[in-house]
Amino acid sequence: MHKKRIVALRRLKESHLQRLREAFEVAYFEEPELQPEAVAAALRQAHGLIGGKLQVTSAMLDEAPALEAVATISVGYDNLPVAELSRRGILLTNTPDVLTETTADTGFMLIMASARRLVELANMVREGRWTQHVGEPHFGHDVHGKTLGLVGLGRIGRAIARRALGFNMRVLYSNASPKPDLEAQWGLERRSFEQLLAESDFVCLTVPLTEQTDHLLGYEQCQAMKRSAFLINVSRGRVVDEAGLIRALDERLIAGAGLDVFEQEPVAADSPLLRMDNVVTLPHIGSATHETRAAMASCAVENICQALRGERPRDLVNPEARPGGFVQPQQEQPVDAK
Ligand code: 8YV
Repeated sequence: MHKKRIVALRRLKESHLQRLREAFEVAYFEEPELQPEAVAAALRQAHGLIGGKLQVTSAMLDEAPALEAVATISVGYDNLPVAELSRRGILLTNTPDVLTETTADTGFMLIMASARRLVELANMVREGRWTQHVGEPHFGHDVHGKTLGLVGLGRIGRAIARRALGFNMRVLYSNASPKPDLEAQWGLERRSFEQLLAESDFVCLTVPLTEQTDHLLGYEQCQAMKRSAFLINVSRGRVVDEAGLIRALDERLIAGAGLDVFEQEPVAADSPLLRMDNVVTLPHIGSATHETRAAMASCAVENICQALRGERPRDLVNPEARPGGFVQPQQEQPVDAK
């Protein structure tokens, strides 16, 4: 039987490629931007596409008539045309769960780093400017005992909440649906978005980017925050109206920000955000650890294998793409007991 064909994009480990090659004919492009024509040619034959930072357009799909499944190595899929994929019967899978704790670590790290001025003061030491004992001009702010406002209470929001409770913080959340179980068990308190902005010492964005969350927070929302508050963003850059945030930071409407994501990535070298001492900027490393990136790739490999076997993949984003349903997973043959 002929193997199905897949296109794999961007730095997969040898073990993942090997697993893919056992099941499929694999066209692998480590740096697809350097070989756009070869990628396009491979896609014309492909049944599956797997990789990180995937850019998929209608025009591309027109040229990939055999495509059955796309497995993104990310939890977010705002860069992918979900409705278009569904319309064409193409399954989309993502990699939730495996990156939750690591991304929550990044969020909490940004809370700590912003409040304690970690980057600014570490740079002072590195650059030989630590010439006398630090005094009030270098003091930061406590994190423990403060109020954290989580905008969105999905998996990552909940994992940040758990960390915050360990720091004896009060945790507010705004979310489309109430979470009475977490209110009862953990003491989380639901607020409207506006009320959360007004009460929080740290406003942390964990919502996915959708039409509703595009530019959710800008200048006006910063005006509603405490002057002593910090904004933390580990979701997507476009959830923040960056020009509005920059203006608010310039006017000291808020105390600072911790940003892992930007409207444009990589962020422009001349962005005013990079010159602000009270802004901690990271290069989108929410999930970027050896362990978690390997787990994400394994998860995507498993998803594409399931999808191309006709089974329902574990992390299916668009079940509507396959109204006819899925085949039952193949049972492992029991090993005879000796
Ligand atoms: C990805 C992310 O690794 O999963 C996501 O949605 O933002 C990151 O963890 C990054 O987008 C590369 O694919």
